[in-house]
Amino acid sequence: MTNHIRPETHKHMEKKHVCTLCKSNQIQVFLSLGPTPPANNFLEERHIDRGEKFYPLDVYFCLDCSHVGVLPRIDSEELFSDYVYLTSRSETMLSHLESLSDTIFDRYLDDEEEALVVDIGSNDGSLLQFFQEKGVNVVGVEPAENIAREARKNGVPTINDFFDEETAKLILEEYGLPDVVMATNVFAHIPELDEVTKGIELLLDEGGAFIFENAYLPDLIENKEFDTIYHEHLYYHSLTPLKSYFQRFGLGIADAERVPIHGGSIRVFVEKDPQISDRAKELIEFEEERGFTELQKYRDFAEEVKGIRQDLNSLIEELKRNNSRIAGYGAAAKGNTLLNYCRIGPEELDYVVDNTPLKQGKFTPGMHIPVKTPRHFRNDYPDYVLLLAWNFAREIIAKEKEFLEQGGKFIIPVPEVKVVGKEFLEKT
Ligand code: DWN
Repeated sequence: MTNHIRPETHKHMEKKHVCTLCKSNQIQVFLSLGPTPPANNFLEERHIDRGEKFYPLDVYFCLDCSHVGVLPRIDSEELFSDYVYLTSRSETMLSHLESLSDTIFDRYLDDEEEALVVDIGSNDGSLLQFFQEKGVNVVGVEPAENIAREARKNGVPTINDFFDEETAKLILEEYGLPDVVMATNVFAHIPELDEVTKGIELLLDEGGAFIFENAYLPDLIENKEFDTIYHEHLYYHSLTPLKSYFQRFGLGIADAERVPIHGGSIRVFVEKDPQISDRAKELIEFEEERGFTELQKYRDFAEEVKGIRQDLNSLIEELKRNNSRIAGYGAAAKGNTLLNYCRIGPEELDYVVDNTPLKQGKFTPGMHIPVKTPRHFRNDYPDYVLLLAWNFAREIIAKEKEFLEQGGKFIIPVPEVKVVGKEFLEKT
């Protein structure tokens, strides 16, 4: 594997480690995936030799509330102020958000005059645009200035700031009380979660609801999706710890459902003093019955992750011995956890393909693999493609079926390392 000279791992400032959710100090690290840079810190070529910060990436289980999180907590400014991820780069994601907007509209907004939806971490406004199409008033809150600008260009009113109690008060003054507050792939990302939750509580009246979606911890563990662990994702949510967490703010879980996006997510409906639904109760029972409230589950997971690394490295070493050319596909944040943890770099992958202009021409954090356009890939196919954005396998493989028809193969790394050819298209 590529042996980058790794600078001294950045000693993060935090000394005393506590559970990010319940603040207990009874936490046990069960897996270390670092040292690694922040997963979305793609580098301009001129910055490669400037050096970059590597941090530990330690995953812990809280013996008190069963929460799973990562350490260290890197400052949100460093992670999110100049961001490169755009929600709209995936048709799968866009159709998922449209379906989400339909569900929320039917459940909370259908008979509301002048309804208002607030989206925390609204990115390029993709979700809110679907609400606008239904005649709903919207406002987004997006900390990355470059992405907030993109959302405003799309006609979505967007506050360029982090969400907290002050932002909530600003929204109440300027837009009024929302009917619904949303957060997709955000409620797992916020170090100052209590400040955000206090702000959300300010925005909810008796009939209001906060709906958020994030990766669901049981899916991550059962599907061995270790690469979805990176510093942006401080929390790996399950309902058991969340139930007691929201009660601390006078809120409660009204309902929850598993949804397939991003390798398996959970959609949680939070209201003031709700009756919890049967399916939410069943999920909490499921979490206990399947061992997600016990440390051993996570120790077993850590061993499986080491096995995936070994299998992937052995496969790639064999392919390189046979002079095969390999590229990556999808310069996903998760891809950078995998590449850094498995030490896969430019000696193994010639480049990584990505359709995000903000990433093209840059280099992946830590392993410094160049990011190229889909056109570059299609002009000169490699022999194999390591599918770093495996969560969009169908969409991507269908898009690149010509590669398969010419004998190219995809390497899918999780839940186990496998090589697929054009038979994948025949099955899907
Ligand atoms: O929470 C987060 C998750 C949900 O999304 C954020 N931290 C950031 C992001 O994580 P990610 O970067 O791992 O997400 P994706 O959406 O799995 O990344 C896919 C990458 O692949 C994007 O950079 C876009 C790219 N892509 C492509 O090049 N061609 C995607 C598709 C579907 C394609 O056809």
